[in-house]
Amino acid sequence: MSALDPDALGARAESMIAALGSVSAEPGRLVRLYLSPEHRRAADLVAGWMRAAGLSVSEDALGTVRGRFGNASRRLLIGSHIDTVVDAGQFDGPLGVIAGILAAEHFASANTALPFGIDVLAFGDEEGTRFSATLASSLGCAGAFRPETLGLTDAKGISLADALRAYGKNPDDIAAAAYRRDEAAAYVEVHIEQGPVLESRNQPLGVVSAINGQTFLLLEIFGEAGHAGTVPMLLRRDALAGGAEAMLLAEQIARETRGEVVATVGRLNVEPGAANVIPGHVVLWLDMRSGSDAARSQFVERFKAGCRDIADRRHLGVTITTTREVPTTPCDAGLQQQLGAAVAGFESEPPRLGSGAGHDGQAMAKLCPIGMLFVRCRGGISHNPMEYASPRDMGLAVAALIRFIEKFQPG
Ligand code: HGY
Ligand code: MN
Ligand code: MN
Repeated sequence: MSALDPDALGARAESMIAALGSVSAEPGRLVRLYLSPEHRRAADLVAGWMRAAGLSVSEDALGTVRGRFGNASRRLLIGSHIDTVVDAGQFDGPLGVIAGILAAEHFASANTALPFGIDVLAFGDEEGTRFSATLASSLGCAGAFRPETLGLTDAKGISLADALRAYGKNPDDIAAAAYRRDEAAAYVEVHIEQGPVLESRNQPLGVVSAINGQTFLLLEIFGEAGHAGTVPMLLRRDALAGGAEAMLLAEQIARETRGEVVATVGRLNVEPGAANVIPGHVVLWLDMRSGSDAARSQFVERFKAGCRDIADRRHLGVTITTTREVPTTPCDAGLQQQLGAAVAGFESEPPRLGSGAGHDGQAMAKLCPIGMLFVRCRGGISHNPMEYASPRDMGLAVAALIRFIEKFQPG
């Protein structure tokens, strides 16, 4: 095994993170949406890095940039996403692509004969920020892309199908782009933890045991718009007051689970939206996660029943639609053990921890066994421009990924 220098690897990762982080739709904050001009620039930047690393580069029908090393039919897939949320941090997603490129480069530059090939994958749509579906591109690689997703439209009414065509892709090619099961030996993703556990344990790296399950609910509340100055309080059918009660109910039920379930309302629409009009219609988006599918479904039942009570008491109409349901996705035990052993070569045996955040691994698990390596991030902050991982920790992750690849045996 050749010697590795985590500090040098980390310094390279740091400069690549900064370069990719400067590709944004807005000057003052990081916004990089799927199939946007910024996605195109980021994809071209990543493709250039892949070529410079000695990988052959292609791009599939959903815009995933694929850097290929070796011609073996069995492939080790390594990747993450290059799209972002709004006002994003620079590490969420790009770190996994950059780690894959630096690790693959280690083998390509030495032209190492591996018993498998390596594909580094830069997915264009994990966050679902532009279209209300997430994981679209990794689902495409996994052969689980949902065709109805093509009809989803963005804030300007552009459908995913039209956005793909404008990006130079043909939706008819999506199915053929999927990996075959016999090709995909495993999928491994390096990602910032996006939480405080590793920092609290003073550990640079962790191995993910499972990706928590998710339920996304769309809550619509129907009341009656009215004059803010004339309608007596007891005669009001205030949709926003009802929505506020529902939000506090979600918080209360989640708190009672003592951490087993987390629930967030991150988006709220109020109509008509004038300060002197009692809101007649409210839409709120509820994001709920848990490592226990049973706890998550119990939460949903309690929340729905509570919302019906609120609506009855306040003479409101309410509809609750489940817009997404993803079960908890376990990481392969063998890959966990191999990633742990690779990290132990540089540090102590890393902790195992669940992921509260969703990842492309949820899609790739439909294709093959998955493993994830978490990197400590400062204050556990993510989905925020203050997101940060140190060059040393990033370098350790790349070095551990290289050691993992050296020992990996495709099943
Ligand atoms: O929402 C998530 O967990 C991921 O960042 N898309
Ligand atoms: Mn994210
Ligand atoms: Mn992510």
